Amino acid sequence: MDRKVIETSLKIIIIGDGGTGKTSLVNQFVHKKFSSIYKTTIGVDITTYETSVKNTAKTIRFVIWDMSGQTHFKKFRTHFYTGSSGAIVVYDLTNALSYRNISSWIKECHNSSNKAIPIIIVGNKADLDELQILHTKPPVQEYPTVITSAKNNWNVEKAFFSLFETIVGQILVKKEEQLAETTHVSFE
Ligand SMILES: Nc1nc2c(ncn2[C@@H]2O[C@H](COP(=O)(O)OP(=O)(O)OP(=O)(O)O)[C@@H](O)[C@H]2O)c(=O)[nH]1
Ligand SMILES: [Mg+2]
Repeated sequence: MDRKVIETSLKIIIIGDGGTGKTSLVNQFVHKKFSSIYKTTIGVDITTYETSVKNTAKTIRFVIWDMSGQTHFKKFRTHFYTGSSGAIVVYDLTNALSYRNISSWIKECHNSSNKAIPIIIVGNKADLDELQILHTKPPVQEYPTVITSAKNNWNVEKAFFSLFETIVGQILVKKEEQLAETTHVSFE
């Protein structure tokens, strides 16, 4: 008998310039796969990921909205933010423009979401040697930054789980559940 109970479904959005590795990060995280062929996302790709909260019977379904970073999708994209619980903003460690554009992605996220949501910044492609100077300084100081390689599966889980933990931690505190006494929530 399947005793898994989906406690809640939470929407996560992944944004950032085209080609920074948003789709690759999701594919590595969910399917443990990487492809070096670049196939740009048309509109949005939606993937689900279920995980259980440690020491509880609760399973949470994260619905990951992997948005296209291409500028011509901007008009459609603003509608996709509705109802999201958290965002990952991705830049490419070898692409200075994608790093500078982080603040406009954060602005778009704030303007298009119906509430303030936790954000983490991901600097991806750490396996490449070109221009790695970029990862010495986080682009926006207020948000946690994780350096990843979707190719080598380096820190990919850390990036997703740090966002998941922040979101679920906030929800538990809000609900004033028993678990709210735990300052740190983690997943199995
Ligand atoms: N070396 C290296 N290449 C990567 C990494 N992540 C992604 N790539 C490559 O970068 C290219 C773009 O990756 P995508 O994941 O499609 O980028 P995206 O951000 O989803 O792009 P859009 O859908 O156009 O917004 C592909 O050729 C990937 O193989 C990485 O960590 N290291
Ligand atoms: Mg994509």
